[in-house]
Amino acid sequence: MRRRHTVTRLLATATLALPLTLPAAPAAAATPTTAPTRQLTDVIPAPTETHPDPRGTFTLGPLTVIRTSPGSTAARQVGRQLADTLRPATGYPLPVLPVRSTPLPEIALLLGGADARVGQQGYQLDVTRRGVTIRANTADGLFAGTQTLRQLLPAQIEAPTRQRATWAVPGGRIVDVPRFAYRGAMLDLARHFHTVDEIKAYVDLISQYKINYLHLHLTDDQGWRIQIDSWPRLTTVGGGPGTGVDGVGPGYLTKADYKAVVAYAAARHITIIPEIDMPGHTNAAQSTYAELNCDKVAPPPRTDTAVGYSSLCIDDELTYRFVEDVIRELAEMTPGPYLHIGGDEAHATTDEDYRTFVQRVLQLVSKYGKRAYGWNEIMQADPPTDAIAQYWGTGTTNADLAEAAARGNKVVMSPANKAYLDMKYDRSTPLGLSWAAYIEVRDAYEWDPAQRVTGVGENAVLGVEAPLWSETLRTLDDIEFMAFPRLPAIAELGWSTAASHDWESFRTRLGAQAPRWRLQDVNFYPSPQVPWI
Ligand code: TNX
Repeated sequence: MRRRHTVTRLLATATLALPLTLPAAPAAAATPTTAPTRQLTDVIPAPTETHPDPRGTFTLGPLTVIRTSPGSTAARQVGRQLADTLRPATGYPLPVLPVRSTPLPEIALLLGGADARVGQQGYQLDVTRRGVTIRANTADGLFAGTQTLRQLLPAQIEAPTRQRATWAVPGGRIVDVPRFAYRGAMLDLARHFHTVDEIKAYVDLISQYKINYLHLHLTDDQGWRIQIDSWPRLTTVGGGPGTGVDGVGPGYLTKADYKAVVAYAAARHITIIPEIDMPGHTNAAQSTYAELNCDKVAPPPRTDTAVGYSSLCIDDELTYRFVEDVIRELAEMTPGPYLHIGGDEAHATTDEDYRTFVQRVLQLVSKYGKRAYGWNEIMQADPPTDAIAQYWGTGTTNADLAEAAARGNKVVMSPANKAYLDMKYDRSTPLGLSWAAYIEVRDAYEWDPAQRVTGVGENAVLGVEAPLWSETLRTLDDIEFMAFPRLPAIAELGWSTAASHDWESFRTRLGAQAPRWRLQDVNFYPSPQVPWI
């Protein structure tokens, strides 16, 4: 990870070692009436309901404790993470206490007792002079509430230096519940590998905006990036030296790396979805193992960005042994419910072969206890209704998708001309592609996931996802430049009500995120459409 994370860690640890020597309270912290610099509505994604109470300002001080539901390790874990976030900037000890009550000013994280509407992912946040109370039915909901609280505090909370600030939180109540259960981001590790530390840094950034799924595109024509013990050369050769666009490999996740990413994401309430792209986008595997080709001749490795030329051998039983081995090993190391089987741009596979192949692979996914997920093309194979389609098209009609939605399949919306973070902002953007569109911030924000494709309405939409393909992206700085500020736009489409959708409000709230990103060292694109602070 980059320097900023190490520094944050060190400071958090150093602060932890000091619980007995309370730092002197900044003068302002003793004055709870100080007006907060922020309002309850200054949050991305926009909360469902806010009820400000100007008399209720709470000011975080040296005596504040974080109190969590007694007996809940999950709530305590969220409390510890909140403490880790708040200690470096404030210098306050913020002990985490699983007790019923305390006489001290508190941030309470409580399971149960929330507004009936909060469901499995939402929360209720109350701010009074005495403290902050976040109530939810799940630890996911509590975590979401703490991300809101973080944005309600001054931006200096993001800096590991102890800048003087009045840590005031605006008074009142928020009741917040997501419009869609699925809010995703995707990283492409195949075209350019991204390291464990880079993935973790991205997890940190996206979890602030209540993204709850991270899809990892692990294999493609240019590289294979996940260890599979029964086919060991996939990584040593397929992910080895010279792999990736322009041959900048090597790189792959060992099983231990993958599990570390899964655990790190889970601690930030993000579920990892692994993707093995097939029957096309398979040249890395087929150039490594000659037997995966119909003619048993291995094609050369590819480091260019062409698509649609590779296909597994559909009539060969060995293909299904390979696929089953991969799915079995992947299912074993993946606690989340979904396995993504790709299925896009299989131009080198006939339509009939494609259906045959996808139907067999779908059965393998359920054999190993997982739910299948694929690019929208898999709907051509009339999968069972528990399979999920990820729509990446640029148009507003798709007959296969509408039919699948009518049968009951759920759809994740990732229209390439709106949600693809690898598209350039405009002609002058130095990174990215432009085949689907130029996507400025307003374009990324101004669409409705439930009105995008005819016949795929609110009930058929599971959520949204912002994919980031990495043909042109190598470093974490590159990733950040394309994801910020568009990722928060997609996050808001996934979380906030359709009625709250408002570009003027969004651009103002987005502009106010800039001080946080500067302190977090995020390399964001300073779009001229946004009034940056
Ligand atoms: C299309 S969208 C692809 C990817 C490319 C991407 C670049 C989709 C499912 N396939 O193979 O990386 O465009 O924008």
